[in-house]
Amino acid sequence: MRLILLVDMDYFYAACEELRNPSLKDKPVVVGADPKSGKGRGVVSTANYIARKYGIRSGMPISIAYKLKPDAVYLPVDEKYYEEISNRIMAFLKSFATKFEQVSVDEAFLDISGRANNYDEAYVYAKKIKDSIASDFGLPCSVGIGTSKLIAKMACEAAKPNGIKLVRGDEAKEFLAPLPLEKLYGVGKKSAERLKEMGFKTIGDLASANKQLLINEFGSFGLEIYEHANGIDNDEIVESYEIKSIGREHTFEQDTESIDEIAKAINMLADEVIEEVRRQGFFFKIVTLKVRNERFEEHLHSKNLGYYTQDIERLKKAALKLMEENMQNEKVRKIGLRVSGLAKSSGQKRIENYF
Ligand code: DCP
Ligand code: MG
Ligand code: MG
Repeated sequence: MRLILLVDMDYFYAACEELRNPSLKDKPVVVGADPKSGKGRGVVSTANYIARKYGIRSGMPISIAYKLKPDAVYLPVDEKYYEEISNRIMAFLKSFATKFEQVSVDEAFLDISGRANNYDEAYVYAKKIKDSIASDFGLPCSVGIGTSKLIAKMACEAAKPNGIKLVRGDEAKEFLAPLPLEKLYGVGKKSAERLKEMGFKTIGDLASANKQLLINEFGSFGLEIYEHANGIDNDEIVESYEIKSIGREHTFEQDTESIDEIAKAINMLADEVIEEVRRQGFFFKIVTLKVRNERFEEHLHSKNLGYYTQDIERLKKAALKLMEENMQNEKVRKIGLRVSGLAKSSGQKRIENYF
């Protein structure tokens, strides 16, 4: 049996702001674009739970947040500061896991099989992690525990804020059934809309759907939805890539689902990556595409070419193929391209010790 945790920080950006200014703790705090007395453009990045009581949410236009609570504390986004804290938390979390996958700036999957041998031990272990984050970093988080990434992620949602939720393997289906469609991990706004048009309301409806119907409508994604709704998820934890790699990232000015625009960005990143690869005199074998969607979730897609190269066309082809194979019906916020499995000559064995 696998035991997987999903640790997600509570109201992360706003919690980081409270950390450096504790007087904010009892006030509604909104981090995001400048509200400019209600005329501001741009959106809310996040809000603390006091501000959420007034209906303020991530992704909401800042002008609407201002209408809901004009006297909240509005702060600009200081990504560099949050990333610094995030890096330290991630390194800390990693030490608790046999396998570790960072999913976004404030959340990660930990495979703790071997560190905990049953549900009770897993709960105690999760509590230890949660308490350590609170005492070492002064920040609240929530933890979901399950036998798959899917269940861990959805249990964490249910645990929020500041909680731990364990869902046993045989409780998974029952746990999912009453939840609304759009809560199902991997289902974006667009797919949720289509599923509603098809007459589905809850995850339980999907679980008892005709599998073939979903496959006809959505292809392999349809099968995934069906399995997820039934609590089936064999997805492995993908270890985050390490520094032994060369990569570049691009954030779109506006979230986009235009394949042309994304392909253009990938081509541009490939040029930059190859320039650096050549400058450092490397050949690479593994190509990884990182996609951050509009909900700030990050997914890594890798391809092992099977040979060492520093050829620009091969990199572009591999990266574009990864894009085609993995694009969901979702807007993309940021894209990253990275090469690893580096060697100093194309005939050489992989050399890990260059960094
Ligand atoms: N974020 C953002 N815009 C969004 C969603 C998220 O800028 N539309 C940023 C700010 C969040 C951080 O990413 O603090 C983490 O996102 P989460 O979805 O985990 O949300 P929070 O941590 O803010 O709140 P929660 O307690 O619900 O996890
Ligand atoms: Mg969070
Ligand atoms: Mg998160």
